[in-house]
Amino acid sequence: MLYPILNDARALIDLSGLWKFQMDNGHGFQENWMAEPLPDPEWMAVPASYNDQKENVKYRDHYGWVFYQKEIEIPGTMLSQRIVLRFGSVTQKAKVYLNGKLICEHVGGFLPFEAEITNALIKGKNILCVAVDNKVNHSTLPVGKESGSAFFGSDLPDIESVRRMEHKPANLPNFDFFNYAGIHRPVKIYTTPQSYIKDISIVTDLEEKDGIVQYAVECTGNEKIEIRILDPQGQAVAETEEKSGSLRIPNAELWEPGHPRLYTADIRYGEDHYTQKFGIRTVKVAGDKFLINGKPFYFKGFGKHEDSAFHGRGLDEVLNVKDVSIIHWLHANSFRTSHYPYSEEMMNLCDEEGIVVIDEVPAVGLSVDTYEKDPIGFGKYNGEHHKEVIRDLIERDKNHPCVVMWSIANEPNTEAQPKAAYDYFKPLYDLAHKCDPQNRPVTLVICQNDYVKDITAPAMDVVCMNRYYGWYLYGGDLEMAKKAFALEMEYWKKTGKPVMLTEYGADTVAGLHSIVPGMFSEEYQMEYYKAMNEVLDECPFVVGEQLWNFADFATIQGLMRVDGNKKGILTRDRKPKMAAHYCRNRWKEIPDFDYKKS
Ligand code: E8X
Repeated sequence: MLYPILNDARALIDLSGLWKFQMDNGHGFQENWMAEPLPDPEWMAVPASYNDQKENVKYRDHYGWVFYQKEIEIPGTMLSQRIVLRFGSVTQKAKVYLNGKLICEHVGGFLPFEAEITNALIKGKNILCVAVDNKVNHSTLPVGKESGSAFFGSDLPDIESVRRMEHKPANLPNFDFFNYAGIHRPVKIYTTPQSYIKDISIVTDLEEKDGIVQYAVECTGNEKIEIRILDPQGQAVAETEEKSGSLRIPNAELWEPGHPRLYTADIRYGEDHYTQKFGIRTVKVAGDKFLINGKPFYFKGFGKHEDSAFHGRGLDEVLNVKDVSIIHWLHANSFRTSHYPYSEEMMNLCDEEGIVVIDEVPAVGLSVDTYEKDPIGFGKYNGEHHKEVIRDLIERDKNHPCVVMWSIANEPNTEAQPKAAYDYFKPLYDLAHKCDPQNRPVTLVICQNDYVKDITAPAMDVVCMNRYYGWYLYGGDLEMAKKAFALEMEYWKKTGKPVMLTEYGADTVAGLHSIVPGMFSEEYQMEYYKAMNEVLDECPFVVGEQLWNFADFATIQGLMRVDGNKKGILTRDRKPKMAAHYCRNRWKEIPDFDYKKS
């Protein structure tokens, strides 16, 4: 799906700002709130989560539908074109109405969707209404509880359901990040000519010093096409009048981490015009190495979250720029979009700034649920929706040079019933490969588990694992932690696959210090990373270290969480803990390429 742009052929209107907002009273749909002005509205900013914008638990913990409304009027000059309404993301589910008429529905909180509204618009004022539902359950991704307890929360079940007061329907995510909701990314209206460019796919390769650019442009109608490839300085270096084909760029400037050179495909098609940036680079797994442009790459970085004060999970471009700037300051080169696709704006920025991204679908919470009677019944999850998010993510992000690998899940239970897990994930792995024109590596991130039983992780292109020796296991005992971790690495070495750590960390309260490092102190977090990194440095097959987490973040309340998850090496407001300085010094000495000699 193309990112909406403004140019001489396409208009673009951003509907960010204040919207009217009202939480469902249980009768919103029957009372036709979609068609009439909301009965008792208040103001809410878009894009952002609604949860933290106001001082009341009813906003923070709201569970169910809310309604957003905005009056819109389209300039007459735009009416001769196709008019499209596009949402960057609405979490978790959306029904969109124009003047009371349902124009589209979308399930899943982290990917864009759009609908043509040319014929649904009326002259003058139109009522745009977006109904948003934040409920999570076994059919959604991320996964929520149908009922009962929260693994990360304090909502322990039963004792006869606490003597029959029963649990009120609560927001029970089976994942460790706050279930922020609302219109999280920009709502835009854009136009195209009647015959238009629908999609573009670009795959690049290298031959000696030349870049090979294979491209395919999907269009409606039958117009003449003209494509020019512009180099990073804006000079045309190739031209064609074919909708698909292959072009050679002599002496190509490559896209590389830390050195991101971007080319542009400038496409004119009849009256339409679209410009698509891309990078010339290759990505490949060979033996136990992860190659970018044919050279062994080493991932230095973290799992992150889209999370900040007031905005919740809403797009915040200031925060994106700040975070990328801190990533450079840390001498890091990569992150994983744990645990859902991040904004298109962040992906664009990573292309521009040369940050390497592991792009993850929102498949988190599949069966780490220890209280469930049937912890591994993969049948109870919505495999069709899982396929849909893989398809849609790759469709959205396929042209980004920053994306070097797809992650199809975080911490599913792959070991309780190994065969069932394999049967569920292997087709998803194949699907990801099939959907990606660039055929990038595909992985799934495994949890601290009984690893010898796992047959799914070794079937991936890279073994990605989250490990907490020294925290959830052997917490406080770094010597034992190191030994257990080293022992496990012996096992993975034998698979012959590249291995990387996609999470490891320790909750750390900023400002808490201890001379003899104790859990939760800044010293402990630093010593913990030193200990784990010592093991990693001994393993030539380890292709990366992504710690958990870039910054402290909000999550469900519970006994294990003091005002959120504190595993950040930065606080939530981006102040460094001691470990951030340690990582910065370490990563300064680790080159992007050829770190591991073997
Ligand atoms: C944690 C992380 C969590 O925030 C992340 O979303 C997924 C978790 C560790 C699971 N991985 O708790 O901070 C560890 C299970 C250990 C037995």
